[in-house]
Amino acid sequence: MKLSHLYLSLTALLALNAANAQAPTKEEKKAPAKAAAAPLCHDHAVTPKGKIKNPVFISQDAKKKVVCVLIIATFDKSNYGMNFNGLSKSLGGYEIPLGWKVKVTFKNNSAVPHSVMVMEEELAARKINLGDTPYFDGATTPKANTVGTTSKVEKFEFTADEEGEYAFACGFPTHSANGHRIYLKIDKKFTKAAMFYADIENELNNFNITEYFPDLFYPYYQSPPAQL
Ligand SMILES: [Cu+2]
Repeated sequence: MKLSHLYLSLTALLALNAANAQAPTKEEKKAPAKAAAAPLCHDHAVTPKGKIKNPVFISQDAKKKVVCVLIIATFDKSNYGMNFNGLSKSLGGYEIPLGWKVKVTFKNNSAVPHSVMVMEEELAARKINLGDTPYFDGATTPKANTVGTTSKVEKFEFTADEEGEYAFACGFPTHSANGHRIYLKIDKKFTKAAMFYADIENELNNFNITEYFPDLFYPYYQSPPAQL
């Protein structure tokens, strides 16, 4: 595609967007005002039994410095079920600003007992038995390394009062070292809490626009193939 064509397409697109952004129709005006946002940590979608509908893995109130995280063990079949929210081996997880309160709702989606506790990532990656003392006071489900949780929903909270690289790790012996953990980074540079996915980040960091749109860029950065 020539650049001039691209310019025209973009102009057309902008015009279209402008047209769509016109005043609301009568029907839109009649629609009742949106219901007030659900209160923070409102997790009615998560019940001990039954399906999980639209799980909200993260919600937050930056003014109050509170983040609510939902951690579901065996969310899918990845890593033989030893995953949280479909992530394992700390290839993704949470970023939380230093000093925030973290409210955790934990659910095990499997009949096999699992648990979750906050440990240093370096330990969580290699230790067979994580013991029963989480890194932050209170940052664990009950009896995380012996009994665990099957169908119950567990809740706990802690204050992220030290920077570092941690993991939400399954406390069952061998699980965390075998990948049943997700990353938790606490840093004073963060201004709000977020989830991240290492595979998507890698894709974005290594994104090469010339590979995705070779027709568009080929003529400008590479000489044509030699004529045989
Ligand atoms: Cu586990």
